[in-house]
Amino acid sequence: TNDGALLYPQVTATRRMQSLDGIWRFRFDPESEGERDGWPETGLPDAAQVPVPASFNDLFTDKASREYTGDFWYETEFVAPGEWRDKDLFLRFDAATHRADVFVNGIPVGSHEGGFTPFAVRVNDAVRWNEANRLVVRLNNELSHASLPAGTTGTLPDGTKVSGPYFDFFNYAGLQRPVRLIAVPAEAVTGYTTTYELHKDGSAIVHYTVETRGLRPEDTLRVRLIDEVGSVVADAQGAEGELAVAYARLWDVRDAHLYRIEFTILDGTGNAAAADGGVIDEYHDEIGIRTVEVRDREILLNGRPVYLRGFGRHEDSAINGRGENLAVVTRDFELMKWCGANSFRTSHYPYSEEELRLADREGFLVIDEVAAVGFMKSLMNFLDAAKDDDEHRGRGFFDDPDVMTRTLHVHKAALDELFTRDRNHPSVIMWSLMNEPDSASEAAVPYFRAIFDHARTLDPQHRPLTYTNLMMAAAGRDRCHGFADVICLNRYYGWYVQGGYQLSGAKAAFMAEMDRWMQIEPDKPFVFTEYGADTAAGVHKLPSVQWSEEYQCEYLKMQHEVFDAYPAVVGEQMWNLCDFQTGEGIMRVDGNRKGAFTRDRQPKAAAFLLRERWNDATRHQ
Ligand code: GCB
Repeated sequence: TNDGALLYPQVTATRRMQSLDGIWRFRFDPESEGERDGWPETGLPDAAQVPVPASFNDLFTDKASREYTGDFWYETEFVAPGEWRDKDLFLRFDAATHRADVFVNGIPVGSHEGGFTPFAVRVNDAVRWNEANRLVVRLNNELSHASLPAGTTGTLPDGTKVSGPYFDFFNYAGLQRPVRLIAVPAEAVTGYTTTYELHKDGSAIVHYTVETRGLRPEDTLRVRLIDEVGSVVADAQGAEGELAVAYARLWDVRDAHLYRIEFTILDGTGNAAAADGGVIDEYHDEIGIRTVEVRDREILLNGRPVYLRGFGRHEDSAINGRGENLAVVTRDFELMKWCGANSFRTSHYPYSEEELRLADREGFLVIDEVAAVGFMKSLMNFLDAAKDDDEHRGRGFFDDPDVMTRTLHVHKAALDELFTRDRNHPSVIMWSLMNEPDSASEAAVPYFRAIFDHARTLDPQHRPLTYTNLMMAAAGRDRCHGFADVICLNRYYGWYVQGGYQLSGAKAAFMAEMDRWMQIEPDKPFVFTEYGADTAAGVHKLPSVQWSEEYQCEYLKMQHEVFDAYPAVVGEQMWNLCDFQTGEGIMRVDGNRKGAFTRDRQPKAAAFLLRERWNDATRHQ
């Protein structure tokens, strides 16, 4: 059981944790023979030394390592502190990409599928207290139609496996986020949810439910809400209840107010005189009081319409790859703030918990996306996106019989994990269930129905659900938009279609499509979750040509003119905040260059254009 260890880790009166980050041993296992050869018991032979967290790919200097596909192993040692003996001891992996099997002292203790959400394995039965324990993890980064993200795994003539991603980012893998040893009491808080009710007089009700395990009937579950200056503003008891806040300071866009919500299990057997004050478990978190709603053609935050300004992004930086890099995360927030952005999408996978906590604190609006990307049989869907003829449509992804079974199963599990992890973040205002699936194919419809039906059961706050639509499934072709609460479009008129000198034609085609959408979906808001043009920083051209900084600016201006012509458009998230790494190929020059900033986070001319538009107070509220 994972119970109690999936909450964001923290040390409290009753909980303990120890970071296992640092240098681990590492090795590839192309023949998948490590388990047979006893590596879980004996450790990894001839191991390299690598940092955790990090992607392994950009650490080495040989190509076979960078592109490696298959099984690979990590190993470290940890001491299980004897003082924690009476608690449940877990290993928590914030992200092991894309799947992992964990062994402690040679004993298999758990497995996990999905590279971007945390999992925890209980290890009490496998550890030796106060002694060194061997922790060995087998990871695997192969892609298939049942992996999130999706793709294929092929072989070179010599038998070497190669990844064939159906997506436009490098298939980074490894222990990419922190690993921790966590001790949680046997009787514990394991999760919670909240919903909010705002009243005209400025008061609010926080409805809460608390999930626990081992809670004895005689014990008390106390819930308290504490404001930013430390005053208790409301309290309640029991697993379900209401916290009434007389003067609620709302969480708002770029104006975040957070409350600390504190859960305490108190001993009801008269043990309150004990040294720990009778506290059996204690956990706290930060929440924001706010509501999110889609009404008519608007997204309402606290009842007021918001306009999303911001970016599609990636967790991506030099050398770390997708390994969590908190300095880069911080810099990205500073860049977004400098531009006047108020939102981003976690394209194309759940971002780290630290990242979302920052978004909570900074008042950013987040479209939280699961790693369901590549649901189209295409190694270059960005290219096929331009071809919306019958020949290129319906590339068979949803026709694959495995998709309605295996993929659906993995996808639902990924949604369960994402919603459980992120449901309490005030910053999360919408869930994206897929990026650019082949939503023009008839076979996509039952799949969408199953996924949206499932997701509708997962969020007590009923935040809007969406997916991002690609150009190949333009207005009139897409068969799945009916499932979405907000229509999110990724559009590249003026880049993949009618680029450069043809920009005026691109604009006409773009508006023709928008006119069509306005008829097809007369009642829903629209958000542009992608629009962008590849640009090599430092290339200047008068007159502009594609790839120059001048062209990126002209392209963006044209897009903005179209957005401004349709009141139903309530958001624009430019693709991408920064240049990022992709697989090699003739379409990408050392990665995707659509960034407003370079990969080392310096501005192109486009960044100044966005800054001007997004700081223009006369445009939006
Ligand atoms: C898209 C994809 C994104 C690509 C982008 C591009 O539609 O969602 O992952 O990077 O286009 O630049 O082609």
